[in-house]
Amino acid sequence: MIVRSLEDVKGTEREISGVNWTSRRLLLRSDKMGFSLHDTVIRAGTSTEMHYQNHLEAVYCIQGKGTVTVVETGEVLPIERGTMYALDQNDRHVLAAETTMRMVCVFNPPLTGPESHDECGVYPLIEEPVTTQRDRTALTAPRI
Ligand code: 9YT
Repeated sequence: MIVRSLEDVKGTEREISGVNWTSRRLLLRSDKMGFSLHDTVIRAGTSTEMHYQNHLEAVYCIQGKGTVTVVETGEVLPIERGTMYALDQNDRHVLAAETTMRMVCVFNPPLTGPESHDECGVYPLIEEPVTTQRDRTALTAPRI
């Protein structure tokens, strides 16, 4: 079982910030769960265009309020505490935070750790093999 708190993650390499957000990545691909799980804070008054072409993302708002706009249709959806949106069509979208928003985000495939948006709001798909602690131990442990 994996037990990890937000405090464990803050200030480590699992904490990644964009201009408008900070993402604390509680689970990553190396945890081998098949998804990554993030606690993300979006700064109040900001607007961020994103387009996860390589990942599906579900976002559950647990604090604050704002809107998400589907770029293709122009539809504007209110998001507040208790609302979830899932980008099941890899939808290009704009998240506007009226107040500070706190989101629980799940990515499939899982992020590996350092991903941040490129100029198009995309996260790259990183495909190096996962090395686990068990693998590292196997490589370094003396043979007996
Ligand atoms: C809500 C949102 O997508 N914010 C950008 C950060 C991303 N969710 C992440 O890496 O946690």
